[in-house]
Amino acid sequence: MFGFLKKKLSELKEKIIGKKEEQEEVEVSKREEIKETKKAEKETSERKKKQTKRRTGKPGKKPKKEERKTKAKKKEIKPESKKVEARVEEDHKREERKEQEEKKPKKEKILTKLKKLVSKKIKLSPEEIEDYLWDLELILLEADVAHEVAEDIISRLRDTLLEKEFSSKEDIFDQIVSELRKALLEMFPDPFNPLEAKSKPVVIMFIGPNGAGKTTTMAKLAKQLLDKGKSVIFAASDTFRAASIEQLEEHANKLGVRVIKHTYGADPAAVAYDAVQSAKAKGIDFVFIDTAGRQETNKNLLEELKKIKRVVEPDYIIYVDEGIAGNVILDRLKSFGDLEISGIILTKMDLDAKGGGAITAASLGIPILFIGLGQDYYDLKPFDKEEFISALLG
Ligand SMILES: Nc1nc2c(ncn2[C@@H]2O[C@H](COP(=O)(O)OP(=O)(O)O)[C@@H](O)[C@H]2O)c(=O)[nH]1
Ligand SMILES: [Mg+2]
Repeated sequence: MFGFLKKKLSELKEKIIGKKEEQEEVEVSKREEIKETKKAEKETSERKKKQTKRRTGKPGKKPKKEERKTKAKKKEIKPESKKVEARVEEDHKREERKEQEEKKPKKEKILTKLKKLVSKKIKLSPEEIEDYLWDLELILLEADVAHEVAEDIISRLRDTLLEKEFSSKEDIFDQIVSELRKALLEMFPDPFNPLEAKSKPVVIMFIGPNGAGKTTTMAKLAKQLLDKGKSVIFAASDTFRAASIEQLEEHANKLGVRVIKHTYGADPAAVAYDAVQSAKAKGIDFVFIDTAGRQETNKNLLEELKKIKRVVEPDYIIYVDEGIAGNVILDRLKSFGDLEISGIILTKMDLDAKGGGAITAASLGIPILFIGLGQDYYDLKPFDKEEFISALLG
């Protein structure tokens, strides 16, 4: 599940590493060039010195250690007195100390150079950052994240990346992904559990587009409650869509749940009201109100939903949509915005979900509560943002 984003990110990694390698190759060849020139310069100067020595008989440079030692030995061969011998010995020692002193700073220089090389930090130019961010934005768009949401994520990343230093090319990729992870974690609001009874009955209204999975999800949630010994009643407030009441009744029969229904075309708010009254009278724990999917052109439906809300004052309004719907979720969610949605359930995540639908849904600050992973009653899982983000980014 959600392999899409991971695959795309690994392509970005290849690009980053490949690009930096190219740059390094250029740097290495530049360094080689400089080395060659220096070597050539040194050779010429050595040649010149030798020529001068040959012409004048004077040494071009200091005698080597061995030569100095032989000179010292020569002095040693015929010492006129012990005093002379001691002086020769002293001279010899001084020469050696001098040599050691000459070697020392060179050694230190090499060490500091090495240290610098190991801890060398890479700082990306604004152009490079823009290039990677552009790639990342495209990846998010391809993963079905809505455009404005992708832009928002990218702008969060831009400022932090500009300030960062990187230890290697892998580190560039790792830090981009880690910043993306952070941005997503911040984006997803913490969920609550609507199945924890805080009053009796707990009234939950399910809204969302046609075919999103409202009725099926209601049945799945009812199953979880029944397994825990809680009681549930269904309100068949989708009086709009053909066969919707029969579909709900079918689930209710399988589960052993009572359905409050009127006829097709009846006032959905009146059905919901009756269901709540019945639950109160019979001490039922939960009332689940099934509603019709709002069509973009049908304003009446939204008015009907608002009426249900006014009449029964539900504890929660849960928006159900397909996780595979991707970026369109944003417009749909906004069109239901007046209803003050308490939580979101994303269905059909078992199908080819790229993850962008969830990211888009989370961008409005409404928590995702569950995800649907199939058509069976147990194919519903509480949403865990950390698990989800890990599945997305690896
Ligand atoms: N694969 C899959 N199918 C689902 C899931 N949830 C619902 N469905 C199917 O989606 C279709 C529409 O569901 P339904 O509950 O009637 O949607 P409603 O119009 O919103 O009430 C049905 O065939 C369901 O079985 C899910 O999580 N995964
Ligand atoms: Mg339905």
